[in-house]
Amino acid sequence: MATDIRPSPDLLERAAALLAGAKRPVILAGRAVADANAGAELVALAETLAAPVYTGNETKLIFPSSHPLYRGLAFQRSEALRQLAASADVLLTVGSDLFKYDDATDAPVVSANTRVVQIDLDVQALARFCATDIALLASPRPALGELQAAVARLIRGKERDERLERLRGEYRQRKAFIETCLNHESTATPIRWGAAFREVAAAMPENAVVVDELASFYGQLAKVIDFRSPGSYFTTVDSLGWGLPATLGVALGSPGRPVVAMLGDGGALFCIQALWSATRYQIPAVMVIFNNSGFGSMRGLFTYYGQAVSAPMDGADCATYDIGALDWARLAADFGIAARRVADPSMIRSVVKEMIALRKPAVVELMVSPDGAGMNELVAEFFK
Ligand SMILES: Cc1ncc(C[n+]2csc(CCOP(=O)(O)OP(=O)(O)O)c2C)c(N)n1
Repeated sequence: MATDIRPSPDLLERAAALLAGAKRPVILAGRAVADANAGAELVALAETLAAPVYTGNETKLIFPSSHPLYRGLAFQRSEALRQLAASADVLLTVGSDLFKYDDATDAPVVSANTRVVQIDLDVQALARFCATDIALLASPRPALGELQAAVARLIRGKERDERLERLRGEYRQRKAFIETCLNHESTATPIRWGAAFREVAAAMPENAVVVDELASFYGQLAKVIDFRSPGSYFTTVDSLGWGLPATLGVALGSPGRPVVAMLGDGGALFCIQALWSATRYQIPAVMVIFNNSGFGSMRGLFTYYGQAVSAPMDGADCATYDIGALDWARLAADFGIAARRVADPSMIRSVVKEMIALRKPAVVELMVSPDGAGMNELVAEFFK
């Protein structure tokens, strides 16, 4: 099967002219980029355009989170996507189904003020999810590569360089803001989520692979950790229960690299039998379970949809929020897995390091705060 289908030269030239003339170009890139191994072409185009890059809600790493132009995963609310689209005068989308949101809306998510260029190999997907000015039927790799070359010819260097400078400045500010979020009450107990992120990240060697199924803070880890290459980060919360078995699959597929999973306690319960497989086949992976004693993000959703819940979360809100009685370290030990419960933030780093060094299946249970103090601000940053 041909996987290098090139775009129509005429349409490509028009797309390049539109993008090169943009004052506020923005890129929204989906799984098609990772599947086509077109990450390098996407980086080159983003740099040539000086465009911030958001990525779709996908399992694979689409754009290096270490890159100053990386802005994070597109937030799955219609208003967030509306703001994202409105921040662009020309929006480039690569791959389809990028405008996924879990609320209902009648108003268009992309307004007529934003011009849209789409790249997709799927003819059914082109111009299907939003009004599109130029639709390029092509494989992402040649399309992005050729677009980059054409934009490089057409773009005015001075304006691009000024924009790049401004975006780099914003990146430095964001980094400082992220640090503030991570350091919020970082020695307090129960452990704050920011402290947990920072300490687990600090325990990992450079070549570690991360699996992330943290529903409350979906996508936030990629803002905190610099993932540089495909295969270093996998995430989704679309279908809970993915996290534990995915961790084992990633570990089997990444021989010689330490695999560290960061998983919600609720999601981990959805496929708890993966602990049996981990021990049966001695699959080396450190599974860090964030024990906030419940299905925390459901509480947030209920609030979002207008139902009152008490703060902090307690069992009285709704029985299904509360799984606080579970002792994950004991549960893992019953499966025959090395396990530790950590309630003191100053212990996280050394315990995770110790578990990585075992090169065996291991569970670290972190007793984290039921609310997201510190990290909620990092999520809200998307809406600024
Ligand atoms: C199969 C499946 N069922 C239900 C949901 C809805 N859901 C989204 S987040 C969530 C709670 C997850 O709890 P936990 O993993 O403990 O993470 P927390 O929300 O506490 O951060 C649920 C049930 C889902 N995403 N997938």
